[in-house]
Amino acid sequence: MEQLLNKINAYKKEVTDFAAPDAKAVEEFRIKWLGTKGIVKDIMGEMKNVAPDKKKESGQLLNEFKLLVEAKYEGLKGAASNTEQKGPGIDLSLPGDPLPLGSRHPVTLMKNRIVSIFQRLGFAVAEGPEIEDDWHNFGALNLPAHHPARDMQDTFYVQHPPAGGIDWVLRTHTSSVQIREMEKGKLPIRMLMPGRVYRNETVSARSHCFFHQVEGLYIDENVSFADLKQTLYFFVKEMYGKDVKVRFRPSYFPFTEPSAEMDVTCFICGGSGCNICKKTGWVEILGCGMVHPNVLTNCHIDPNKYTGFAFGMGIERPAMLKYGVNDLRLFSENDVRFLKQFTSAI
Ligand code: 2U9
Repeated sequence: MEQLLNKINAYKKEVTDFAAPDAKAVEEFRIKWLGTKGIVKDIMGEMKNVAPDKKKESGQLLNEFKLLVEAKYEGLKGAASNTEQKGPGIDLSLPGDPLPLGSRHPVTLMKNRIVSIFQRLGFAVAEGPEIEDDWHNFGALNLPAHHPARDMQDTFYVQHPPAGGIDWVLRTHTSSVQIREMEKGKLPIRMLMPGRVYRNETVSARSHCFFHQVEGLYIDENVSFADLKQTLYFFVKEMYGKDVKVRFRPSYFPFTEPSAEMDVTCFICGGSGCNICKKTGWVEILGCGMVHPNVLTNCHIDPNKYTGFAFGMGIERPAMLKYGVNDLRLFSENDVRFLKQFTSAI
């Protein structure tokens, strides 16, 4: 018994002190101590030489020793698998693969330029659906049934319902978004509505069945035509430079009264006459006017208390002039060779 005890203590120390540098050493440990011809099995065999009155005590000691060896083996195994390298190593010092970077679309660049100028005057941006019902696209805007603008030649009808149902159209202007804002009943409104609009036109270098526009709307008490002019003067000077001159021509839109179109001196030839201004020295850039009282009433706004102005401009035409693009179709073909030429901060 004394002899067995000494042996176990010596083995315990050897097992406890053992360190395995790698997985191979761990396996050697297992074979040496826990294998079929290993030390644990061997020492268990010595039980038969122990005196009967000492068997219980010796059995406990041997069992404890076996558990110690097994626990040590599990510990060594776990540590070895953690440090083991799985698959080929990654060289973190290598430079990364460059990611191809896209660029903004020229129509987006022009839209952002326009929007950022009006944002400085306190205009917020609103968006709305591209498929509209008849009321928001036409009716509320003082375009009654049978108005020529509703003609199928100009408008894409999505669905012609049975009599009495709703006519769904692809919006022909973003004015429908303004109607939705006015219907919310929160005044004053100082908002900008950029977006894509649809017209039933043959696709060519100069016209397309969809294009983009920015419309603006300002409604409050005492808003006057003078406010409209000052706002648009500010826009033009920021957009086309301080030397540009402006003129208003009377015009007609069903949703504004009075209405006007605004021209600027040709920013291509400076007024001396070129193809862009058709030798007139002037380029038309937007339409505008005071919101028609019928439109206010349609949106439950009292026209005796509130007045407002609105304006609208296309985005493609100024983008074509600024970037020297001579074919509208290039904007929607998504040819990367075309698109990657445009860079800007906004
Ligand atoms: C509401 C009331 C009035 C928006 C306006 C124009 C004049 C205009 C065209 C310019 C070129 C559209 O992109 S384009 O084809 N727009 O001339 N737009 S006044 O008037 C509104 C809008 C909303 C509630």
